[in-house]
Amino acid sequence: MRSVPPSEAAYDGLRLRQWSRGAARSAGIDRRDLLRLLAAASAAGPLAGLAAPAYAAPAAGAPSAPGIVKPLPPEVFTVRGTNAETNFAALRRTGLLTPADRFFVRNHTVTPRIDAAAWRLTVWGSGLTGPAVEFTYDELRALPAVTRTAFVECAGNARSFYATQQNQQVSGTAWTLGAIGTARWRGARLSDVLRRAGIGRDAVDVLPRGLDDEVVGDGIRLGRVRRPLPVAKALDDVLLAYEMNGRPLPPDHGHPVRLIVPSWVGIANIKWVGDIEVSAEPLVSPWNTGLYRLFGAGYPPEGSAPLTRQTLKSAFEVAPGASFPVGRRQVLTGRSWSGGAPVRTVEVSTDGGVRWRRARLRDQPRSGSWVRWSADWVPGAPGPAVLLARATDRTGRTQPEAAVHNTQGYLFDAVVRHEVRVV
Ligand SMILES: Nc1nc2c(c(=O)[nH]1)N[C@H]1C(S)=C(S)[C@@H](COP(=O)(O)O)O[C@H]1N2
Ligand SMILES: [Mo]
Repeated sequence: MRSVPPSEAAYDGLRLRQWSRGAARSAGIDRRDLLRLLAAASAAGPLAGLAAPAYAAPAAGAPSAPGIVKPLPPEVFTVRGTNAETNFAALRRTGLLTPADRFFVRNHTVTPRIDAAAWRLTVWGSGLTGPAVEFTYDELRALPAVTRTAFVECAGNARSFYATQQNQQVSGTAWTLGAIGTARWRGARLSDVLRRAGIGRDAVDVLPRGLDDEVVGDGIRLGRVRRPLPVAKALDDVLLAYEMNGRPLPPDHGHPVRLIVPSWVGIANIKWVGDIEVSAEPLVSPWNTGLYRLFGAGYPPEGSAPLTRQTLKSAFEVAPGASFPVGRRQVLTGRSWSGGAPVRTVEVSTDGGVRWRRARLRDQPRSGSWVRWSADWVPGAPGPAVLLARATDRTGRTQPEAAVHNTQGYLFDAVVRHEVRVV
């Protein structure tokens, strides 16, 4: 058995230092380009271009995003560049699982159309004991299948609140809280695929890569979307998923096969995976160096360790600015989740944070998933009101009043002020 590192972050934290000493290889990106990316990451602003590829953004309010295949009805989605955010109010009557037609989409470029019958997964690299191995779609489906409920959440979810609540500048897509969805994924274990491919004892990193177009931002060629996973995580609970909520994966969510990396940042869940490099030497890519690390005043100049787990958040299933009649009992609903541990409790305030009370949890809290909750409210006096929800997870962490700033606005965890009106 392989030994498991004591902490994912400590293990991963080695990578950039190894790379700067020449002990890690930058897979698929020029060393100079990676240095430019790193320099840009430590200042908010210059990187904004990476979130918005070169083609024209749709006109404001247009119901489609370039490159997303599924319909994006405006009552369900808010289009942000190449991405579509789920409006939380549109989840109010959905169950624990997010239907695929309401699940947010985060695309660096455009959704590729891939024929499952022609698709191949190639597993290769210095960390294998033998040559490259190919899997067809049918071969992957013939492996033992695992089913798992897990959220996929963008590391930048809620990023816009750094600006609107904390008056801090950040770069990247201005998500509110809807860059998350929870689905029931079915697929093969990545560990089964790696073992069948002959992973060796000296393998340290596993680098899945998407078949979507190469990413170019601010003149820096980043190559295809890819992010190394430490081998301990790759052999733990990662799936190569081919089904979402009992149906084949839809094109926008990775058809025919994507990674599901429970509890980790969205970027780890590589869609449209085409090959996986298994490496005996540490790997870096733009997505674990200049991107998806924390830069800013509270962090070392080379940034934090690459992000692994998601943080803790809560959201009301209420439209922003919604009106509630005075004196009429309301059942407020919402969801809370944490990448660190199952949610333990959720508290709600309907008076801007003066008084707090427990919300009723509607689901058994589970790791890697969210819980639905509800709380009664009888609006007292006409005028503006602020709804707040804050979760505590089983590690004992509670959402703070303010999130610690980082230049790219990742991992916002503070309580969000949800402004409504009593009429
Ligand atoms: N190949 C590929 N995989 C990808 C991406 C991408 O653009 N290309 N985006 C990543 C990011 S940043 C997130 S948050 C999730 C979003 O998954 P979804 O679009 O299915 O909601 O996919 C990840 N996997
Ligand atoms: Mo993301």
